[in-house]
Amino acid sequence: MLRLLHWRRTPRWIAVAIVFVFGLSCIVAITQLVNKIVQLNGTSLSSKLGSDNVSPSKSAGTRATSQVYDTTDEFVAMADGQPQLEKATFIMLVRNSEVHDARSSIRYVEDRFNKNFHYPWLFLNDRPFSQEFIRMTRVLVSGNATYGQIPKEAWSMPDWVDRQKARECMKDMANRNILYGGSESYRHMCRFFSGFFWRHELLANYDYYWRVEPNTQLYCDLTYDPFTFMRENNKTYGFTINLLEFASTIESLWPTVQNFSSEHPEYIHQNNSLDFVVDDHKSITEGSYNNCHYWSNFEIASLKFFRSQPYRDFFDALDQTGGFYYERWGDAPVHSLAVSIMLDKEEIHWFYDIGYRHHPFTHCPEPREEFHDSGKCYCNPRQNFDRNPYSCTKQYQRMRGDSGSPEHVPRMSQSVLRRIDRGKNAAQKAE
Ligand SMILES: Nc1nc2c(ncn2[C@@H]2O[C@H](COP(=O)(O)OP(=O)(O)O)[C@@H](O)[C@H]2O)c(=O)[nH]1
Ligand SMILES: *[C@@H]1O[C@H](CO)[C@@H](O)[C@H](O)[C@H]1NC(C)=O
Ligand SMILES: *[C@@H]1O[C@H](CO)[C@@H](O)[C@H](O)[C@H]1NC(C)=O
Ligand SMILES: *[C@@H]1O[C@H](CO)[C@@H](O)[C@H](O)[C@H]1NC(C)=O
Ligand SMILES: *[C@@H]1O[C@H](CO)[C@@H](O)[C@H](O)[C@H]1NC(C)=O
Ligand SMILES: [Mg+2]
Repeated sequence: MLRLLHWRRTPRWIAVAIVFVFGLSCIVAITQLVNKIVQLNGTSLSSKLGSDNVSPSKSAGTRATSQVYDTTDEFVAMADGQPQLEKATFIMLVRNSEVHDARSSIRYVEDRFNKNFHYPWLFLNDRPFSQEFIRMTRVLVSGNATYGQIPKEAWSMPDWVDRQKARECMKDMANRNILYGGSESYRHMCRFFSGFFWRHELLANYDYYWRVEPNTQLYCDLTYDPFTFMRENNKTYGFTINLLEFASTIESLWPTVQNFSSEHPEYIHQNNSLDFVVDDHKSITEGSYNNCHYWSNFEIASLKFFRSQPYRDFFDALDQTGGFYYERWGDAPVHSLAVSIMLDKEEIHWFYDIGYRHHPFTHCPEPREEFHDSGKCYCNPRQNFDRNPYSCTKQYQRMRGDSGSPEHVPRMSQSVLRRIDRGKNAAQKAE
């Protein structure tokens, strides 16, 4: 540096620099020319030289700092560059007042996934959406946006619930500082997600949904279609985070499920995942609930399952007891118990590769090479909730029979992989 600062005193430097710069420019120009010729023959010289990510920049002759990296690798176009959409939609239950949190979640989902696919969004609300909410959300979505209102019967206490008793229970749970213990609307919300969203007329034409909540984050590029993945692999229920429920909100939920199971033994799947929700390999009648559940603020799942007779009967049995109001049963343990006893364990899928945050927990995929060195994710693996004592990853792995680390990365089906390859080839051809 010092010598360069004094270059005026040493004119020889100028000559050296000019020769150097001129020489370098010539080399770059010749390389580019050769490259063009070779590309016409179908291969690239720079890739043969092992530097295919670096294009020589315009100023390469004078400064070697501005390298251009090709980041198109990750883009996945489906056949003919047009994604073949599944019968699937995003759904977001949201209040008008949460418009900014909704916009944030939409932005994440669009940027990480949907800008390449354009799946539709369905917004649901117990009240009419405001014009402002509609205006401010529809501009962010790359698919169609639909705004629906929830019918009254799907958002209120059923007749058979004793109003007086429910009010007393809420007061008691509020006094015990149970989260949302005193909230009636929260209970409507949990009952809605347990028994009603899948009946909404605006979902009638869909087979799969992806539930998105306001103020959630996605941290990894999703370069394949998770709905296609679900369909091709016969998956019914997908999650990213699992954890323990507050026992005080579901005191009689398990006994109710036990009763349902003995009344409907035909609904209990031979190859179920009971080991996720019951410890020590005990049966439904012998065991007790360990409070493990899939965190339902993120779900990619089949609507057909929820619409099926077994699930309808399951929900009705629960709803008859009034437990959604006398206690504060969450839709997460309700969904989790249903899928754990009524589905083949193979139908449940951990979207390990989807980095996700809903306050206060983050799932961040850990393998460095695949998720971080590749540039796919930007979350901090140290904040991964899977290793937290409140996570149920241990129970999940026990159920799966996987030994070792939680690096159980989903395997893509061959046909999904083929599609990704096709997309790559198409993108290369288009260049
Ligand atoms: N429209 C509407 N949405 C609600 C209401 N209560 C909760 N939600 C939605 O239901 C979801 C869960 O509620 P949230 O407050 O996030 O609960 P938490 O995630 O369990 O803390 C979110 O998508 C909320 O926007 C309500 O009274 N009206
Ligand atoms: C969006 O809505 C229009 C009009 O209903 C429909 O023709 C189109 O197929 C929809 N697009 C998607 C991606 O759902
Ligand atoms: C999915 O289920 C269908 C019908 O039962 C079966 O033919 C197919 O092989 C299954 N696919 C996978 C990947 O398990
Ligand atoms: C389970 O069934 C038994 C017998 O019908 C009944 O006495 C009990 O109250 C039921 N428990 C729950 C939690 O529904
Ligand atoms: C039960 O699930 C396991 C995987 O967890 C699978 O290997 C096996 O084929 C399934 N058995 C039946 C009978 O479906
Ligand atoms: Mg939430």
